[in-house]
Amino acid sequence: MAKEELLGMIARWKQERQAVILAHNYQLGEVQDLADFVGDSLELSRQAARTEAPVIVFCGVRFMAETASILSPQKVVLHPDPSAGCPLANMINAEQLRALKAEHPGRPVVCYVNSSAEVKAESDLCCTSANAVAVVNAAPGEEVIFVPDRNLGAWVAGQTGKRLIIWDGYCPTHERIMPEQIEQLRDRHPEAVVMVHPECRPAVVALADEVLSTGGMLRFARISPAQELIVGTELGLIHRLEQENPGKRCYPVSRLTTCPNMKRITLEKVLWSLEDMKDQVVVPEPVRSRARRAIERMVEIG
Ligand code: CIZ
Repeated sequence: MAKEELLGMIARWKQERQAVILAHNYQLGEVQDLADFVGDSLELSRQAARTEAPVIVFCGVRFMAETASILSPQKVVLHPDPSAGCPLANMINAEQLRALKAEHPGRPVVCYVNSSAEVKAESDLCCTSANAVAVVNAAPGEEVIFVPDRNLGAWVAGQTGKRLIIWDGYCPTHERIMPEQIEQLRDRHPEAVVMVHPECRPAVVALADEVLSTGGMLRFARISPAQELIVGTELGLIHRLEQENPGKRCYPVSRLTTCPNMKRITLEKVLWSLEDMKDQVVVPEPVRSRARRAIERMVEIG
């Protein structure tokens, strides 16, 4: 089917279903362009809670659609490809977290948003890469269990001075970014500001001028006088960075830094999802309420 025809059909079904389409910053450019709102997982969940539309098509990976459903259980949340999971989120399950808690009784648990609803339900606080430092600072005591991302955990430990008990998980996409790639790009573009995501290896983070979430990178690019930016995160962010900053040059660390799960959502799948009202994401009780508590505590912290 020609792209124009596909877009026309999506528009018709979207109206029929009274749906809103949300897309993560790492989605394919054409999916981002189709969406009513593009953002990071927290911004999208807030949009999901705010919208009056009864149906939300969530273009992102599974934990993101789950988070939207946890916050808006009365709405139908559709995930266009249920196999679009997050390998980092799958690196710890609730049983493993319970065992870790038993080894360190009384320590508060902070879980990165890249985690399953069951892991969130076992946690005291949730965080995103945008607010992880503030959340860990707000957690009681000097020792905090942090799951599942070891790289984000190491960065937060450095920023907060707290002792973090860190799970050994990582994002396979960000892990591919190597310090040598940053050095080579810096040699080629000496005027460029290097911004990297805190899911990158500590050796990469150590070379960066700015360590930022995707939302932070977008804000920085808008306000910084820098005309050239070296971008160490998933490739999908380049689409929005270039759209919002037409005069600036954005260099991805590598064209290979793509998350295959994020790219599973295509225009066709968005259409089928609206036609068939599939795949509906529902988080059962009591997991939903317990996970919601950890998310709401994060939102209160800001
Ligand atoms: O919170 C998100 O959306 C993720 C996973 C990354 C980011 O920095 O936005």
